[in-house]
Amino acid sequence: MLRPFKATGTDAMSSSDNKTERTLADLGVTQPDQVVSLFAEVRARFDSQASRPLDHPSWEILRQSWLGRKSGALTLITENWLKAASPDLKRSVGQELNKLKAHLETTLDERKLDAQSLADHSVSIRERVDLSLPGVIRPIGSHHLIRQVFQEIEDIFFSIGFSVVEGPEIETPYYNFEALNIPEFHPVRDDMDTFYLDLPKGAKTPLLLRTHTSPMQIRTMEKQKPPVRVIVPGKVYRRDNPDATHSFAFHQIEGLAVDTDITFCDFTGTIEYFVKQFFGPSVKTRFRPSYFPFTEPSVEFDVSCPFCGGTGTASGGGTCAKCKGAAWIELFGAGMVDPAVYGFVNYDAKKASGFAFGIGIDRLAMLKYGIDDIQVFFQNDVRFLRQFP
Ligand code: FA5
Repeated sequence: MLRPFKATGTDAMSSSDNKTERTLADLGVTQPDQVVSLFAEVRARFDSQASRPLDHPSWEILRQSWLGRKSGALTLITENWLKAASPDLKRSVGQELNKLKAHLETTLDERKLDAQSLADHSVSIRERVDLSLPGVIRPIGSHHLIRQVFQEIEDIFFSIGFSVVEGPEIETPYYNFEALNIPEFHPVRDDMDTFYLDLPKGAKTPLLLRTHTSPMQIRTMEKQKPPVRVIVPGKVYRRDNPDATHSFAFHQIEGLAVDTDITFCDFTGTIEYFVKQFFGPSVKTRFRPSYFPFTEPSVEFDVSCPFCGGTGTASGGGTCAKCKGAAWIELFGAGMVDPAVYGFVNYDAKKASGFAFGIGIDRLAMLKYGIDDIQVFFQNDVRFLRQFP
């Protein structure tokens, strides 16, 4: 590799051997041919210095030592040789000086370009990409467990002809309550207290964060005539105090199937299919009567405890901690769509029939994966998240 010339002292780049500091008379030059050979000597010395590899700083030193205004060789020659020359020599000194000047300038310009390409070359070596080096491995995350459970449930319902729709998290009281047959002073509203948005004075309708995914029952039926078969995954909000099983923001999947001839048997068959797909074929299911203003009849759906095999006794003896000895675990609320709801969406209540369900995803995930505190879903502790790659 070329090693750029570095000046190590004044003499390294010196343009003179002191002759330029003396007059021609001092040097004993009296004839024009002596002038020519003296300039040839100077030019040879310059050529030898300029032929070395130069980087930009050493090129600048070389330029200064030859063309520098105060003490460059050309200035000294002008002062000491030309100005002090006898009239006989003045002409030839002037001619030789002009030739030397032209030569210095041309050569220095050329060498400047060389110095630049030397610099470019070393930059390109420094910055060259070594393709054989191992790349930077960026850690790739994975889906949150809640998203994974959503996906699992969606796949099960896809397989039996349901499709997914999504809806707004900011709702009007009409969709969240009234159209679901929950009028303003209905006691059910106490269980679903929520967050209301601050709106500018005079706003027509209050807005709230939806307390369940059920408003999408209404929005879907408004848009679509039967047959309807949808599930609605999403986030919901309630003014519940946080504890091991409650969060102020959590997740639900709504299900809605409406047609002209859907029976309670279709309903139970669908739910049982889902539960067995999700927890495994050995779990048993049961209904208990319940109440929701928008379903009639309404049920709570229970599953035999998958941890103790529905015995209520832990494998090592003693009471099963998950079902607390009950052998059953409550899963979610559901029911046949209340005919009153059809009135809000212009369906013919005499012809339409269907069922709906609302599954709390966080609690379902806790049940399936043995998680005992709902808060871990929202804390984003990677030690927890990495357990569900
Ligand atoms: C409802 O929200 C009804 N919309 C469900 C429904 C849909 C019934 C369609 C009939 C037809 P509920 O208030 O019970 O129902 O809530 C449903 C599920 O959400 C509960 O079973 C529970 O798993 C979950 N859940 C309720 N509150 C919380 C909370 N604060 N934190 C976490 N999960 C909750």
